[in-house]
Formats: sequence, structure tokens, C-alpha cells
Amino acid sequence: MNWRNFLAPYSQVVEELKVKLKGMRTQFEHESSHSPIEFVTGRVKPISSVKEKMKRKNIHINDIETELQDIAGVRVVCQFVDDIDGIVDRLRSRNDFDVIEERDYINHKKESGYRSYHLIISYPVETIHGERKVIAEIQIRTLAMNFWATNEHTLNYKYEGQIPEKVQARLKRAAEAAFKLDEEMSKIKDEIQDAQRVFKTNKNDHEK
Ligand code: 0O2
Repeated sequence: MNWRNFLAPYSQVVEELKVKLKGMRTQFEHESSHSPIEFVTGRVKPISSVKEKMKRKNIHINDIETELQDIAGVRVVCQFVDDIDGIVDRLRSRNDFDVIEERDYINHKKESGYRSYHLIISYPVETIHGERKVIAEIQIRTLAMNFWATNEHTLNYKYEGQIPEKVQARLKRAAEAAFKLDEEMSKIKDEIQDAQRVFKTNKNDHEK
């Protein structure tokens, strides 16, 4: 298996999706005072992680293109929980890719405490051999969900997937605290957005 050649279209997909999703963010910023998108990141799964996941999920090399759906991954991070639905709707209605699966880990959190909304998409990418449909994953989550997931991911790495029970219990409590924070922030969303509007107007006045 030539991994570099295999992963090349996935890198292209990640780069294209990052440009498009960052473009959405810029457009929101121009057209309204509040952008539901805080930031966008993306990565191609490292070869070592691809191999580890193939082993863990017992995926045959011939099936990785369909079975390993997060080789190309982009993440959209929002300020508020209610922003997520709007972003998901906009992504569903786009014509440049097809959503083939949705995983709602917000209303159905994972056992670990993980929350996020995942869209699995089929993205047409132009290669020198013609068009190819590549599967990619878009994760949409709040800043609080992202904070939790990033820390949990680091601990998983540290403990090689075997986080001690005591730490797991703390993580579950932290996940609930993060969710509570999202709920509380939602309640004062209008006030926060008013303040952001004033801040933006003042900033624009200064720049004139
Ligand atoms: P990385 O390093 O981000 O690439 P599974 O891997 O079995 O949990 P599955 O069926 O492949 O899940 O797909 P799913 O549920 O859409 O999850 C894929 C990705 O979602 C993961 O990729 C993580 O990025 C994220 N994710 C899912 N569950 C958790 C969790 O409990 N904690 C954290 N921090 N992230 C999670 P990878 O390959 O695990 O990791």
C-alpha cells in the first residue's frame, strides 16, 4: 500500500472543505453581527491512526475507503449549542457534497461523555485521473464540547485508550459541567450577542 498516494485526495478534500467552511464564517461576519462559526480546523488522519483503527475495528484494506469514514476530518466550532442546528441545516442543503449519514452525539452522548454532531459526507474531488468521491467527516460542536473532547483525547492518548476508572468518572462529570455551561450560556445568548454587536460597531467606528 502506497499510503502517500492513498492519502493525497483526502488532503485535498480537507483543504477544500476548510476553505469553504471558513468562507461561510467570513460571509456570516460580513452579513450579520454574529457568526455562528467560531473557528474551523481540519486534519488528515495520520497513517499510524489509520492502521490502529483498521485493527481495532477489524477493517480490511479493501474496505477502508467506505468503512473508515474519518480519514478526512474537518471540525466546525460554534459559540452556542443552538448555532449547531443552523450550521447542520446549511451543510445539508449544499450542492457541492452529499450528506450520507448523521450521528447526533449531542442528544445521544457517547458513553465517555463525548458530545458533538457528526455529518458523514461524500465529497467529489477532482484528481488528475478524473472525479473521485471521497468520504469525509464534519464534526460540529460548541467551544465547551471542544474543550472537553480535546482534553479527553489527550488523556486517551496518554493512557493508550485505557483511561483509569477514577479519571473516567471525573471526565464524565466534566462533560456534564460543560453541557451545563452550554445551557447557561444559551440562556444569556441574546445579552452576549447585544454586547458583541456594540463591540463590533465601536470597533468599526474606530477604524473609520
Ligand atoms: P482522531 O484522533 O480524532 O482521528 P469510534 O472511533 O469507534 O469512536 P467511529 O464509529 O469511527 O467512532 O465514528 P465516530 O463516532 O463518528 O467518531 C469518529 C471521531 O469522533 C473520532 O475519531 C474522534 O475525533 C471523535 N470521537 C468519537 N468519540 C469520541 C470520544 O469519546 N472522545 C473524543 N475525544 N472524541 C471522540 P478518532 O479516530 O477516535 O480520533
